[in-house]
Amino acid sequence: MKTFYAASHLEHAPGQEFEGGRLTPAVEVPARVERVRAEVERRKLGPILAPEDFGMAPIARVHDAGLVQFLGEASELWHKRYGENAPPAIPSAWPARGLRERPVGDVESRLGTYAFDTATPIVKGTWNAALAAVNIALSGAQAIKGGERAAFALARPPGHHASADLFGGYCYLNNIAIAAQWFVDQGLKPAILDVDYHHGNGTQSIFYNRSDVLYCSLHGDPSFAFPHFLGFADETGAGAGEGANLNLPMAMYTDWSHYAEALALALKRITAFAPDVLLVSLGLDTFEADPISRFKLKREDYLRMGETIAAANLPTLFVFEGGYNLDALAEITVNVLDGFAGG
Ligand code: FKS
Ligand code: ZN
Repeated sequence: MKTFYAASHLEHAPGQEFEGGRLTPAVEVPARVERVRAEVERRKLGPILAPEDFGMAPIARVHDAGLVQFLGEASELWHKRYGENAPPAIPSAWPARGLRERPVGDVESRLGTYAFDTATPIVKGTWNAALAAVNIALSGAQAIKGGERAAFALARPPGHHASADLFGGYCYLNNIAIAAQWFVDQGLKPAILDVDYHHGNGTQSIFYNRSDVLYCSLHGDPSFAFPHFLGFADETGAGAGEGANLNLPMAMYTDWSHYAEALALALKRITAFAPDVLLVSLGLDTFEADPISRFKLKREDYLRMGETIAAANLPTLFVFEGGYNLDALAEITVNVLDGFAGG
């Protein structure tokens, strides 16, 4: 299987995020992708390729022009305001109920308008890394369209929390949604399976009113897990999209036996949808020793996950999302891909 990777993610390295009432060391760090890349090489998964540049058009198909404009200039505006040596940009005020969104205001107004959390800082290299992650996902999509059975988009920063006009949850642009929309624009019918521990609120919102893209997510119940405000079981799609959204929130400490049942259910729904391609938001933070999550999957369970996904018998694009246990991340990521390739 081909892996797509770009070194520009190394320049996106905010050292801290604001969480739990304090600045705390970032968990979404460059070493995540570097370790996975090394493991892809070690286990000879296939070639590691640089992405092609798809330009801004595929991004504009999914994201609001104001968000894109802001992300492109946020770091510069922030440093003009707070100085060259200022820490990464993090919002400190939001247009919550009754307040007015200000997409053309100063940098603080625009940060508050477009960000939904304090865990997604912007540094100088963020925009280039976010663009490269999109190109990585699109290059994977193009490989699938060209006839590959599977491809791995080793993207960073992740994407599934970013909606049309919001960034957050370590995500700036929604890599998998942009790839799914690209498939639609190529005349193909995509389904998305999101196995990250966190609900992909951004991906869900982007396709919520549409029947041409199915979104299925397995995740920690938002009653205790981030993103807290979306991802409940009663969100089934709206309007033309009614029935094209499936959320399977699960309890704390969910292990493989329960997880496998939910995965089978999701794949049944995907098969019934009869897509041309499957896109997988591949988050590995369901691991038992993940530092920010509360599921109990074990190393070997990820081989089963890959085999189970392969049984759907669809051309499959894996897009990297979360996963924060650096000692296990590389092994369990490639376990899924290996399991798929052997399944
Ligand atoms: C837990 C705090 C949670 C934010 C978690 C973001 C998760 C991001 C992710 C992605 F795939 F996007 F990277 N803070 N105490 O894993 O879903
Ligand atoms: Zn996650």
